[in-house]
Amino acid sequence: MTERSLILVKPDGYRRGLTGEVLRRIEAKGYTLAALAVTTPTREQLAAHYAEHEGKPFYEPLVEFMSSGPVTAVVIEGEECIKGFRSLAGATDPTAAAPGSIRGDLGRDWGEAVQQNVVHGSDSPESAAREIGIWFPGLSS
Ligand code: DAT
Ligand code: MG
Repeated sequence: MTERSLILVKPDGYRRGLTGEVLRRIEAKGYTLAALAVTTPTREQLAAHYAEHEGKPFYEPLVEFMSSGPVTAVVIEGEECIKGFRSLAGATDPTAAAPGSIRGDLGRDWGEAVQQNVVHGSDSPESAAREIGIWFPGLSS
């Protein structure tokens, strides 16, 4: 089924100049770009985006890190792209992420209480619809 997913190239990816590499992998996989924006997230946006993690020990450092600089928000489109991008991204912990995946190949830091793992990708159709509404109000999911 053709679907849409919300991707973020996180501040570490932006700072390290990896935005193009992430977009290259998305397009090489056959997904298309439906929307793209470079923006420095507000705490309000991040509170909505990461609502499921509120109260967890890594939540505050995560919001701090995510608001530390520009991210590239992207809506991708393609056959089963929600699951497909999660597979391209690899495991949450860059050390555990398989070689060949974005986090396995490019992910770097696990430490200082926050994990810098280059990308975010929606984990379900419900999350994708919700997250697309946060980053691209007005765009249909
Ligand atoms: P994912 O980004 O793979 O969907 P998640 O939704 O569980 O992972 O967590 C969101 C982000 O929070 C994740 O990309 C990095 C950070 N994070 C998750 N678990 C963590 C942990 N145990 N320690 C530090 N940061 C963590
Ligand atoms: Mg998640």
